[in-house]
Amino acid sequence: MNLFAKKPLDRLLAESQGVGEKGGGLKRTLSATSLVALGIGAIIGAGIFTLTGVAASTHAGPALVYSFVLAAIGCAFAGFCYSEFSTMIPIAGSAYTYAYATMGELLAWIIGWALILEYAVGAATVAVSWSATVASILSDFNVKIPQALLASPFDMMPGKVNLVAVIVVAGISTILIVGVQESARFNAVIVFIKVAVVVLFIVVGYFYINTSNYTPFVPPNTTGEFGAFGWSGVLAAAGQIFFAYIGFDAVSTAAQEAKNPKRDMPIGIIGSLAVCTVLYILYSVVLTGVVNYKDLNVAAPLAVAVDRMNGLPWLGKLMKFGSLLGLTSVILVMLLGQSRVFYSMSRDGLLPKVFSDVHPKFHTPWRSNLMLMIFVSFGAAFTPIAQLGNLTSIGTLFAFVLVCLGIIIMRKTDPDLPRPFRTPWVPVLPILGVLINFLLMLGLGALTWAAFLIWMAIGLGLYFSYSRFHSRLLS
Ligand code: ALA
Repeated sequence: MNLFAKKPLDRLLAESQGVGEKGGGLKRTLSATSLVALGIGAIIGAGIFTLTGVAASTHAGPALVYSFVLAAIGCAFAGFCYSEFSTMIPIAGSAYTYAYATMGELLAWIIGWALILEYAVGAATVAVSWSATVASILSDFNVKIPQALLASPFDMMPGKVNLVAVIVVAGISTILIVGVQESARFNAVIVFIKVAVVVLFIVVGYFYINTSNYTPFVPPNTTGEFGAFGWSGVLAAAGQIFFAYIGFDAVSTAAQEAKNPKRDMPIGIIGSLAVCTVLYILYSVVLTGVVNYKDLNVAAPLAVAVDRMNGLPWLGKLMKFGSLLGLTSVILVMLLGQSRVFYSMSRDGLLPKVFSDVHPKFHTPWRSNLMLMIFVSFGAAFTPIAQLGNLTSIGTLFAFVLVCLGIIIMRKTDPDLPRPFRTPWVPVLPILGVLINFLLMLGLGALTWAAFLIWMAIGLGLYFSYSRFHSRLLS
């Protein structure tokens, strides 16, 4: 049995056209606009609403804007590579599928396993942030949720079980089971509201900028250690706010549901990333201009900034509500992406068939959604947000590295395959993508690496005890 057996491209492409599907597979319902909305829905969330302030106040100061540019470059390089793959192999499964075609089954399994960190653990991370935001909104109305139901036992302010996070995961899973068309509509409305809120903040905040907050723009290093302001601080902050960009690649998991994947996937992936990059850059300039970076080490930096805009208390409440909706759509897209990756892995025999059972009426992989709901709820209920967030980032960066490598390999192994979208400057651009994203991985620290390696070891155990013996490539 060959661990590096690749999935034949003709078989992949036949699957993308629905050949061999019984009773109808996933429906092709998503337009280019829905795909951009899907991307933005996954991107703008806990990263921008919570991590921005912490990164500015502990690492970068006003130079946070450089961190956003830097992280965007790493993401853009990966985004080009994702686009090339998603037009060449427009089926569900994203990076997992691409690895199966280029680097063989074992690496495909490894990347699929890493994607669980991105999507499932990512959903749990944002669910925890959702829970904190709900608590904050309710406390504005003097309604207090007991701490026992708001945090895990391992948090700095410990609770018993984060029940609020479990409730949102269960609710969104139900929506996903009912159908992706309905989910896409729901997502589009939320995306409109949250983008409107961010734009409103930028436009109104512009008039409250105090330019003295920009001096010094790159605060000098304070302790001589890496990351404590100065240029190394800009780098450290880039690693931290990388989380804010995660999600544009989720668009590629919906390729099998796109009406016209060849044209629309690059629009969805690069379009959503570009919109968010512009918003993030403007947002960070306004945020650090309205509030001095030293005052931003808080859970809700947005609220602090709005408080400085005298006479606009309604805006603060609106912001919190908008950010809550924003977090909701992130969870939705993450859960959607994960169930689609499971779908592909199961169709290939690497996971049990139950992960690809499509509901006869709703046409969604409902059993997969249910199991995912249990797994994600468990993570959100009992794990602190910092650990969840770092694990999400390392899994995502690892997938980015492999996708960039895959483009270089594929140009050599299948140079003549039709590529409706071509990554520019190959191999320079993908190599830079590998380097930048690997550097960001290194910045995530020893604890995260340890957890990542343990997770990978469990995955390999599963592969060698189950998946390789059930692989469809054997048939
Ligand atoms: N980018 C997503 C967020 O910030 C994961 O919540």
